[in-house]
Amino acid sequence: MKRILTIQDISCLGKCSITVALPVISAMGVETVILPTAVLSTHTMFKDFTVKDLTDQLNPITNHWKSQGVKFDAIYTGYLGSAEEIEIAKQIFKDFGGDDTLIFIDPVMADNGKLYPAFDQNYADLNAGLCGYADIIVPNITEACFMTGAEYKEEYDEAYVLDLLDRLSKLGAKKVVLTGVSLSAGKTGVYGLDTETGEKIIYQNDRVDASYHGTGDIFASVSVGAVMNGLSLTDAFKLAADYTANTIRATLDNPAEPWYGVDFETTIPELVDELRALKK
Ligand code: PXL
Repeated sequence: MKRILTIQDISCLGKCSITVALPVISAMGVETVILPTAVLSTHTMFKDFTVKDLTDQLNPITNHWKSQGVKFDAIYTGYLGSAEEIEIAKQIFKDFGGDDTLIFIDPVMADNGKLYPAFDQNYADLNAGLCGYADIIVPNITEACFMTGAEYKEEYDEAYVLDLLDRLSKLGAKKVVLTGVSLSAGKTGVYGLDTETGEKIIYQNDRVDASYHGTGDIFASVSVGAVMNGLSLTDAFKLAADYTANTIRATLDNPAEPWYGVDFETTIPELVDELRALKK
């Protein structure tokens, strides 16, 4: 069985970061080891959330793993809390990385043109440095702009996307994949570039007109889980994009109108079926 290490926060309530990565990647048949960067009462879109930073726990935990000879097939980072944690993540890549370990970075810090409450431009610059270690990065357009100094645009054309990919390539990641890219009305998806071969990875599906928290974490978790299952990047991102969109649709159908996260629990069986079909 493949084994992923995911480094991100635990938002106890909120359906994001580790509470998404653990069930989703596990359901895909991949062992999911967690390194929690912080424990929050909820994600940061709630008012008055509490935070317990766990930076001082990261080295003791990983030192123990080192002493046990633990190895990972992939390391997937999401929401990291601080500049210091970004530095520790780099060290973890060096200690546990190597040719057989995929480094997958979702530089979670911003959306819709704005940084999340806890972050500033310095944090974005440090994330840009972190991305240099990656095999695959999956920023949204806002994150790409904050990391590369590009202007954020709500309306754009393919030339704008290609310029962003070019700027992201200069950060040093091998495959740069923009998420939430809309190339025509009513569509959204991914637009990526393999910087080594020049090959493009493009997938568009129907846009669901709703925005929910944690959907980026679902997308990233499915993508890395799919790659660990041996899927091509094109199939992995298609599976992730379709699953995310279907899950948002399922959430909109819920009469209880959940607002803080999507009902991924109801769609996991479809994800597993779809993964099985793609593996054949
Ligand atoms: O879904 C990304 C995310 C993860 N973790 C925390 C967050 C957010 C987005 O706001 O607040 C704590």
